[in-house]
Parts: sequence; structure tokens; C-alpha cells
Amino acid sequence: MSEGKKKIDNRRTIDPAALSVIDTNSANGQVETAYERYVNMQPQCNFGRTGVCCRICLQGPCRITKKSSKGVCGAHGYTIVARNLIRAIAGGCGAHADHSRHMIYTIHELLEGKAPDYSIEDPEKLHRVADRLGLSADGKDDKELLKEVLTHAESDFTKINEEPCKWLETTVVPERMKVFTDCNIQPRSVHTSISEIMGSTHMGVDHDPVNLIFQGLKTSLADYIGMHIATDLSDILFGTPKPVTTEANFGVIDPDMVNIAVHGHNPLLSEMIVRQAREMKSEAEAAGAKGVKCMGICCTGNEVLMRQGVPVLTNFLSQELPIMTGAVDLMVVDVQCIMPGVKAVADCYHTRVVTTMSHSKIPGSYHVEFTEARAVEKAREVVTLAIEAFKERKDKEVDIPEIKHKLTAGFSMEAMEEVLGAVNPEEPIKVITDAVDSGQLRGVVLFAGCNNLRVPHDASGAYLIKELAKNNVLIVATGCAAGTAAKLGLMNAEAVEEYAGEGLKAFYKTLNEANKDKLKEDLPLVFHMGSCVDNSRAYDLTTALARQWGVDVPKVPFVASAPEAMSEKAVSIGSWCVTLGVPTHVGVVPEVTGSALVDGIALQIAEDVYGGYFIWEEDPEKAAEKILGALDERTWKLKVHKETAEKFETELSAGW
Ligand code: SF4
Ligand code: MSK
Repeated sequence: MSEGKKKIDNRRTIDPAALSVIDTNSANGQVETAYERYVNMQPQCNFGRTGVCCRICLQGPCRITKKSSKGVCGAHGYTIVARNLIRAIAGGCGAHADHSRHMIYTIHELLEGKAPDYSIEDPEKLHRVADRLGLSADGKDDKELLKEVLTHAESDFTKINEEPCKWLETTVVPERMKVFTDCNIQPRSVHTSISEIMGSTHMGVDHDPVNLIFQGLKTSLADYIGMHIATDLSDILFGTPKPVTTEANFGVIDPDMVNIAVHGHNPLLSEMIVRQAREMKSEAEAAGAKGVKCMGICCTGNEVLMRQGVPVLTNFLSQELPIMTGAVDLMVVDVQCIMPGVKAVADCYHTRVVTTMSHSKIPGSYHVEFTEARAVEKAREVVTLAIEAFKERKDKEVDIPEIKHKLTAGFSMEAMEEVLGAVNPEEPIKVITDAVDSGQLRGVVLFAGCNNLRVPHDASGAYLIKELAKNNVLIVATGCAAGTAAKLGLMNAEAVEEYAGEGLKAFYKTLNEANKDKLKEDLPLVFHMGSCVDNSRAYDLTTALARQWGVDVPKVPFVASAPEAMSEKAVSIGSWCVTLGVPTHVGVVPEVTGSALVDGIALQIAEDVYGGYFIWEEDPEKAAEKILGALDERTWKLKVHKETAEKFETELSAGW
């Protein structure tokens, strides 16, 4: 920072490790990161922020103001806001589809014998998925069965008929499918839905905001399908996660190791890099290091954490900062949530940034093109680059904040059922429903989503986790929200002692005692269910709860919260949560407030139609009250409906 330049408040995080790096950097005044760029960006455009700026045709940009209440073409504010919103859903769905399609393609190559480094690591998962899809395994070997699963996955991606998509039909309760049919929002396929949005939002097509929003919700369901396929296929290829204990935050960087940060989303390459990093210890030792250490950022980090126990380096917002310790030798990235800013920061150090996907490049970075046919070779190339970078820095000074926390992750749906099954082997999910029915638990909350500098980094998520735990809420988490818990010491058993209310503590005591011969560590305060695509796992839990209670999802005391939603993927996930019947808190008000109509659909009308609804609340204290209120409303209704059904010996009311 040059002399005399105005001092800016760049301390927009509560993560002590991130703050330490920010403060050291401010003192030296060398490197610009997102924390400074956000402040420099103020004030941001209010037309964009409220969603009333249209750039869909070349007559724009058109902004809705008091003077000009319609676009040049006559588009109302509500049309512009709705179009912008659902294009974001299409963007999110497209990103997840990109990830999922890559898994499909790799399995296709594996079955053709053209991806020799991949194999079916989890045949049991393959059989579970096949069984769910209604496929018989009789007389088929695993590859034949996988081929049939793949045919269904490809169909859900591309078909244009109105048959229900398999990954929707077989993973949600039948009452949800009826709602989707009644409202005509059953997606034909993932690709078709994205294409329909781009077509219907083209200049001069759909101007009806309600119709547009329904199209958006249809595409959000397509997103759910793509995500669920990604989770299932990843488990088949790399194994279904089981509980695993490791550490999180910058203190995991070991200056004596060759340090590799894996960043992005797709496990196809990061899994290979982690495996090769272990194999290439002797090469690292020859360079003067103790070995090669991989650490994760964002969701590729979550993928290798869940399956391989790879330590968590940090989450989305602080992705540039580990480089500034001077001890990260290489950052390898695949797709999504990679700030281009990492390259400029890396240029100030010895760190090499390596891109790996043909459609996700950063100018000036190394590029090691990933191919399914030569995955191990490509992974070794990346590790070799890291070892070379280590040689350049090994005698240089580094500055690593000594902050890290133990965490236990790896809670796939299967792992959750195993933990609960130690208490009730026949009906594992009943362990949760009984605890809610008895008042021991107030419900279940999923923390999901990103970080966003519009609110202080990690602050809202950490507050809500502590506050809800105190109020006996069972907490699961995914994505960068899970990263918040991991980095700040909220994803271990000690946090249960420190923050859980009496009911939650008693619930944990029962689980821990039943699992004492099975688990190495007591259970953590927050159950890490995986990456962003693994929100599918969290929704499987919701479905399981609904099935156990014998109700549709809008009766289930389950709330989703994205305290720092940022990406288009988060918009899409939030939308399918609502469509699938879940109240969804968003801690950063999205760009819809420019239309009272669209805002009203999100906040109120959605509940009448789908049972789920949005809660916009940036203040974490108020958000905690609203989330608890949403849980209590559902628990109370469920109780009243059950008592009434018992009294009059009738079916449980289907309404919500
Ligand atoms: Fe303006 Fe209409 Fe074109 Fe949008 S589509 S930029 S509102 S003229
Ligand atoms: S990485 S989409 S910032 S969760 Fe999945 Fe994190 Fe959000 Fe990216």
C-alpha cells in the first residue's frame, strides 16, 4: 500500500489464522486480497444488488428507476428480477452438471477400458444405487451393473420426454413427486432444464414472473438430480465416506513438507494427487523434505477430507491467504470457486498455481491438462512441480500461524445410519425422530453454502452453530459452511461439551456409548456430510426423517441455512431446498428485493405451494430465532396432527 493511501478495514473475518495473515500483510503492505478488494469495491451498484438491471439484449443495460419504470422493451421490474434470478439457478445447475457429467464420462471411459487408473472402489454402494433405481443385479458382474446405472444417469442428464427422472423419483417421498407433477415442474432432464431457462429468458419470450420462477424451480430440481448423481458416482468410484479424524486451519501447513493445496470441486484429479503424494515420499525426501502433504480448500478439499482424511486448509474466502505464509509450494485447482486472485498472490511468493481443466484456466499459471486416460501420470506431474517449488523455498523464512483444530468428518448418509444403528439397528433414523418427539432435540439444521464478504467471514455460521447447539438442535454441514466449523474447532467432541444444550448432550451420550467399540473418537458437534454436491446426502437425511415419521417433508423439523451464500450454485441449492419442502435461511439477501412480487414468492407463496420457503436474515441473532421458530412450528404441528390422528383413528393429515 503506498504512503498516504486511505487505511481500509480489511479485517472482515473472525478466523484467527486468517486475521493473523491479514494483519501481517497490512503491516508490510504488499499483497492485495479479496478482503481489500471488497472494501475498495464499495459502494456497489444498488440496481444490481436488488436485481433490477437487465443486460439480456443489446438495447440495455436497462435499470428500473422512478423515472423509467420499465425496460426499453417494456419489461417490468418483476420480469427483470425473475429472469436474473432463474439465470443464476441455471448457472448453478450448469456448474454442478459440469461436475456430474465429468463423473459420468469418466465411468464411461472406465467401462470402455480407457481410464485404467480408476476402478469400482465401492461395489456395495453400486449395488445400493442400482437397487434404488430398481435394477436387478442377478447374473450381472459389477461392470455390467455399473453400465446400467450409467445409462440411467445419462438419461437423467439428456432425455427430452416427460418420464420422471430416476434420481428424483427414487430419492424423494412420493408426496413430493405429486406436488411436482401438479405444479408442472418435473424436469425432463438436467440439460433440457438449463436450456429451457436460457430459452425462456431470452429477450422477448417469457414475461410472466410466476411462470419464470416455476421454470427456475424446475431447473433447481434438475440441479438436485445432477448433484445426487455426482455424489453416488463419486462414492462408487472412490468409496463412501466413513468417520475420519484430522485437523483444520493454517497450522496444518508443515514447513518441512512439500505442501500442496488442492482446491476446487472435482475429486477425479484431487483423489489421484493425494494418492500420488503418498507414493512420492522418496522423491520429496531426495529434495530435502520430509514428504508431501496435501491440504484442502473448498469442496475438492471436502471430497478428499471425507474419504482420505486430508486436512482442511481453509474455506472459500481465505483461499489466497495460505499462500502468504510462504510455505504453500503449489496450489492445484480444478473447477469452481477458484478466485483468479490466487495467481497474483502466488506471483509474490514461490508458489506455483496449476490449472488442470481445459475450461478452467488462469492466465500465466501452469497448466497440466487432466485426462481420464492418464490420471496417475498427470497427478505425478503436479506433485513433481510441487517438489521443484519446494526446492526453491526450502531455506527461505515462512510465517505460519500456529492455529489448528481437531475435527472428525466423513458422515455420509450410510455412516450416519451406522452410528444411529448402533442404538437402533432396525430403525436407525428413529433414534432422531424419537429424540425430537420426546423434546430432547428441537430438530435438525443443515449448514451449507459459501463465504461472502458482504458479511464478516465465518462470523454468522459460527454464531448460529453455537446458538443452535445450545438450543438442542442436531447440526449437519457441507461445503464451506462445514469449513467454518472445522477451522474454528466446532467439529469435534470437545465442542459438544462446550456448546451443546442438555438435550443434545444426552443424545450424544447415548450415541457415543453405543458406538464406543466402533469409533475411535467421540462424535463431533457438527456432522460433516461433504462437499456442495453432497447436499444431496443432507437431503437424503430429510427424506429418511419424512419416511420415518410417515409424512411429507414440509412437516419435518429440518431447516437449511446458508449464512454466507455466495455462488450461483448456492442460489440453485437454496431453491431446490425450498421446492423440496425445507425452510431455508440465507444470511445474505439475494438480488430479488427489487420486485416485491418475486420477493413475496420466495418468502411466502413458496410455502403455500411447496411447503418450503426462504428466510432472508443477515443478523445472526435474529436468524437463530427465526430458524428455531421454523423448527418449533413444524415440531408443534407434527405433534398436534399425530395426536389428532390417534384420537380419531384417522390417517395423519397430509397438509402442512
Ligand atoms: Fe432492456 Fe428489455 Fe433488452 Fe432487458 S430485454 S436489456 S429490459 S430492452
Ligand atoms: S466451494 S459453492 S464457496 S460452498 Fe463448494 Fe464453498 Fe460455496 Fe464454492
